[in-house]
Amino acid sequence: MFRKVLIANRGEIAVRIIRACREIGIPTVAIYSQADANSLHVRLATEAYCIGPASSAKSYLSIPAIISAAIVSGADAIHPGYGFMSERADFAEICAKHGIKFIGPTAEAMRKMGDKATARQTMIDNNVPVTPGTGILKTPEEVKEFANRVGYPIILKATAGGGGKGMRICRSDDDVETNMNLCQSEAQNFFGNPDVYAEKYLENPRHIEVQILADQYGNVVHLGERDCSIQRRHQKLLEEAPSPAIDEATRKEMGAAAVRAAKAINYESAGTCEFLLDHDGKWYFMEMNTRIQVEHCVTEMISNIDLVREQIMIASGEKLDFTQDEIMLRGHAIECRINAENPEKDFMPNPGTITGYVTPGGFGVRVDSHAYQDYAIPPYYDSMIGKLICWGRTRNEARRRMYRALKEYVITGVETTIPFHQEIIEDPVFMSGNFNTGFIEDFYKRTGKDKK
Ligand code: MV4
Repeated sequence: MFRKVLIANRGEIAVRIIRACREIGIPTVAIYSQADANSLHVRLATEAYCIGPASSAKSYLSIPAIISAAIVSGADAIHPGYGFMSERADFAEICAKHGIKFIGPTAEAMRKMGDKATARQTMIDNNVPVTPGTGILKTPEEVKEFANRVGYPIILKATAGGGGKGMRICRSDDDVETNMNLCQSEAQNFFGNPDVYAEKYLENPRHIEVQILADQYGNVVHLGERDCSIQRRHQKLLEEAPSPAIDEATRKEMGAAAVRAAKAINYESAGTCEFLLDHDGKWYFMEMNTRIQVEHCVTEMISNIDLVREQIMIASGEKLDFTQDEIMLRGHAIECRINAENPEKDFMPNPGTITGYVTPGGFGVRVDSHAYQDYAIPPYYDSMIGKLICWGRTRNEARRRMYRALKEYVITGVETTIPFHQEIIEDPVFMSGNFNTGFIEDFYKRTGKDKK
């Protein structure tokens, strides 16, 4: 097992990883920016190093600063969490060069999934369904030819993109003329790679993702799916497991497809295959996230498997100690992301000092957060200050428990998404389980909130 693990992250996920390390018995190293000196992860870790100023580029994204802290502290492994260095193949390689184990997949596996056109081809080769689409296209004419074949709408995607960035929908030849150049130059500017490809566009699909775990010896299991359809501008707000739209037969097929995808690239660690589910029940692979995700907790709640612990065990060379048949998914879990944002003001970030803080508790309730009373939320990073996760034997029980826990959760001094979540949890369409990625837009229309 590792001597010491450095956590190259901040906020709730840094706290989450420190907790897993402490349970295994591994000392931890926190790194923090000058803006995060009072952050909870700094206090919870065995030791902590300030690695730079507030700017992420000069702290949590600075490879020399992170590697130096690892060397100085004697850490022999780095957990990147999500965001920041988590999907940086170059960083994983530099860790290896310094004899530090990157707790995650290999640089090679990250690169194979990081390029979306390559990932699509890998899926096609492994009999995983993908939307009708193309390889890299260079001209609007090539795109129009594809659209002619499959019909509009189509979507242009940056091959180096992902998570909803660098995408443009086209509903006509004219749109293609306008969007092709825009998409290519955005791709160049955001990702340093202008390559773009096209797919048939699915209107308002459900976003379903399958969690997998893979060890270094080719053992791969899936832990069922999460439904992440409740999003706003590609920011997930609420996630649940299992998906109300997936039956046992589909779960098995999607799970098997995700396992094939992982095996095809010799994947190791925790990973997630993202699928879109169309209105006719057909599903398609979209992309693979090669990191632990924010919403991993709903899977933990229904599987009773600590995914971060598994990541650490796998990275240290342990074999998975359970088989697919031994994984039992029980009950239902819902997660609400608690952001310091004002839903009344277009979810504007609302940093400031938390003047009062009381967390909910009780049976089936979990709070993952770095917040505490008098904590000053720095304005430099994302606005998520915690996650509230509730388990129930049924979806309705989890939902009612969530409503109760949201009512108990008191955060004063900053506006948060708590009141907004209360409305979603009680919404009849949400209650029905019959919704898709158009939910939030539709919710505003139905409730008349968009006219405020
Ligand atoms: C799509 C799509 C419709 N058709 N691809 C957004 C995130 C990225 N992983 C893929 N995304 C989409 N790709 C085709 N061919 C619609 C989306 C999409 C979406 C997907 C999941 C959750 C929310 C979404 C919101 C808008 C668009």
